[in-house]
Formats: sequence, structure tokens, C-alpha cells
Amino acid sequence: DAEIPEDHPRHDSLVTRHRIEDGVDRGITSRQGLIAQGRGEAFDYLLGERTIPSADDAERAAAAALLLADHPVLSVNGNVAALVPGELVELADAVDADLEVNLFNRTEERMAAIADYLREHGAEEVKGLAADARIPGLSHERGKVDRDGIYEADVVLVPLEDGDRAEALGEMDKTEIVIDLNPLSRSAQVASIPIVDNAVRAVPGITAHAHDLADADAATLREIVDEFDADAALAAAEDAIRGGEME
Ligand code: PTJ
Repeated sequence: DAEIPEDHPRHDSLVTRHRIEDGVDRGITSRQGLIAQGRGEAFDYLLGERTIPSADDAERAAAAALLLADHPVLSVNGNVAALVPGELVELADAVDADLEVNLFNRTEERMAAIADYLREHGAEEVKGLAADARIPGLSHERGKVDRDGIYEADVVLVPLEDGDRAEALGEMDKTEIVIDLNPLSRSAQVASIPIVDNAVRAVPGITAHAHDLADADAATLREIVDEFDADAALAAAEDAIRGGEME
């Protein structure tokens, strides 16, 4: 990160890129993850590389849902592990959630590398390696989860998910929080709480709201979740991308 001057106009974007490249070198991020990153960058550019107000509302609703949950799980893939490992551990601590490695392109090597990397960043327990349950409706490898993790979770945060899996998880009656810069992607469309923001800003954003809401009672948290309107949030994000006036 140190090689990129702070005053470079694309500083944040270049740092993010470097982390993904480094993730590939470490065996954490898949090569497809590079393509996903490029797609995300294009949407982020169109959003002005900022957290739009509707995304901030979504981050607050996500924090409230995670705090209300009996068993919240943060799903970790090769992209977010490379981008925000320490921030994921902080969020898990703030809302008392489990961290579970769950990969689209699952290999045992990458599972282990990501679990190690999260532990290096302070995680005590990392789930996903037991893989003793399956998400119904998905092929063998992609459906592997831990029974006492994602399988039994009531609220799951899935950053940068692919549409099929987001849909299959949604069908398991979980509250699904999705972080995806593309408001038209199937994962954003099927989420209970879609967050159209860069994972680099969204994960610490949810944590900040969780700290702010730490003393709120259940009724207040429930109201924040109930008042959140997923369709309106997606429409506002699409409008911001198209250069509209809503944001
Ligand atoms: O590590 P694995 O094996 O689980 O694989 C993870 C990827 C991301 C490669 C896999 O899930 C995949 O192929 O995803 P897609 O279908 O390319 O979708 C990625 C979505 O995430 C796209 O809609 C991108 O716009 C979006 N995206 C990419 N980078 C970010 C992002 N959204 C938020 N923050 C980002 N940094």
C-alpha cells in the first residue's frame, strides 16, 4: 500500500486493486475474483466511489438485523478476505457473529489460506472447514456449509455473492444481507437487505452503525429493519448510477 502516494487521485481504488492482486498471490483470491473486482470498480466509478445515502441506510438496517439475530454469520469469500480481513473480524466482534469461509470456487487450499489469513487478523474461530451440511438446490461443492454456521444461521451477510447461491440461501428463509456494487445483479435483487456499496466501505460502515446501535432496544432495532425498503434502495442506487436526482 505504501507505494501509492496518498494524494494520487485514484489512491483508494489503487490500494484496493493492490490488495486483490496480493490476495491472488497469497492463494486467497481466485482468478475470477480479479474479473469480479474489475466489474465492481466500474460500478463504483459510476457511483462516485462513495457511500450513497440509500446504501448508508442499508448498512444501518444490516447492523440492526445482525444485532437482532439469534445466530448471525458473516460469509467470507476470496475477495472480501483479501480486501477487508481485519474489518470483517471487527464486524463479527461488534455483532457477535460467526465468520464462515464459503467459496464459489471451493478448493481446500484456498479454504485453509483464507481461514489462516482471518486468524492472522484476529479471528478466534473460523467456520466453513467442517462442511457437514448442504445448501439445498446447489451443486455439491458450491453448496457446502457448516451445520452450526450458515446452515443454521438466521441472518447471513454475503458479500459479492453469485446470483444462484444468493437465491438458494434466500429460499432457506434466512435474512440475507448482500453487498454488491451492481444493483441489477440477481444477488442484490433477491437480498432482504441489499447494500449497493464497495465492500471496502460497507463492512466498516455496518460496524460503525452496530457500535452506534449497541444500546438500542429490540423494538428500536426491529423498527429500523422494518422501515428499510429494499426495492426503494435498489431504485435509488440505479438512479445514482444513471446520474439521476434521487441521491
Ligand atoms: O472467492 P470465491 O471463489 O467465492 O469467488 C468470489 C467471486 C466474487 C469471484 C464470485 O462470487 C463471482 O464470480 O462473483 P461475480 O458473479 O463476478 O459477482 C461479483 C459481483 O460483485 C459483481 O456484481 C460486482 O459488481 C460486485 N463487486 C465486485 N467487487 C466488489 C463488488 N461489490 C462490492 N464491493 C466490491 N469490492
